[in-house]
Amino acid sequence: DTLEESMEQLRRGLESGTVLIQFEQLYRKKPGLAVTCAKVPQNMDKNRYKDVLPYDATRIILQGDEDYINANYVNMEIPSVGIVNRYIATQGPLPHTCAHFWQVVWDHKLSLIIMLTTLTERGRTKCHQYWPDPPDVMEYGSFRVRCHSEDCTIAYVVREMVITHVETEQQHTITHLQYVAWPDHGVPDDSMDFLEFVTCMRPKRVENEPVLVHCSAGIGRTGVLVTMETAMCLIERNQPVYPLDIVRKMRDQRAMMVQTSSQYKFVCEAILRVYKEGLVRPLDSS
Ligand code: PTR
Ligand code: PTR
Repeated sequence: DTLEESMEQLRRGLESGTVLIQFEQLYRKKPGLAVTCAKVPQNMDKNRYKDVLPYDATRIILQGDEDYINANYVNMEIPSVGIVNRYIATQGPLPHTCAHFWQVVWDHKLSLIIMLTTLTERGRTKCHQYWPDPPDVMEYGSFRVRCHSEDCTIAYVVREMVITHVETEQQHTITHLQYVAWPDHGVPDDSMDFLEFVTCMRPKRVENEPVLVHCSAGIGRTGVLVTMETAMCLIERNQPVYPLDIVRKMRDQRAMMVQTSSQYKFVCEAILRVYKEGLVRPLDSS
């Protein structure tokens, strides 16, 4: 199929409702993949939600004795172009897992963190504030973190941070992008705000380096963002877009990615919008 045909299929499927039926029928966890490390007694309290656990096969293994964090590698291949968008999808850190979180950032020398939740929603804690307010410095395990700047737009906040490995005094710079207009289990208030956020994020990606993405559980909103970026990449390369295949590929690496039907519908409609309004254009092949 061509890109155009796949978009026509998606449009009709949304109209008739088959797109959502297929989504609801898709497995939430890939059958046969084990989740054992997450459940050993010393790790259980490192999970924010006891029903959202990482597969052993794709989990991030920390260097050192305490090697567990609720996080998975999610690699999204763009077929026939040889591009792989790499992600590390994780939960919003807990007070006692912030050091593990920064360990992941350090071990992978990550340059970009995408946060898709606020710290509290409707009076409930969704994520611990794992960074200091500017200009303060905080220590997390072996690391010292400083936030240099914080700039707000209506829908998101951009922060620049520096992480220092205390023992060696080596440093690394990180951009932190936080989307603040998206309740969990829900969808963004406005797809244009969200699309602008994804568009702002994409040029900050460093080739071949994973982008760390988290929300509260690290499945619902995180899954929508990865779906959207994957679709934009396909549209640019004039490749057909099949959102259900994208969700399946994600769920083979982290369970339950894209949590609700309304999130799936939202991202499918946003993909159609991107295509129709030419927000992302096929790259010139000449
Ligand atoms: N959902 C259960 C709870 O909330 O207590 C626990 C649970 C967690 C059950 C993970 C199953 C889980 O995954 P798997 O079926 O892959 O072992
Ligand atoms: N057990 C929690 C619940 O269903 O409420 C797990 C959960 C929490 C799942 C938040 C998804 C959530 O959304 P997100 O992944 O977007 O933070």
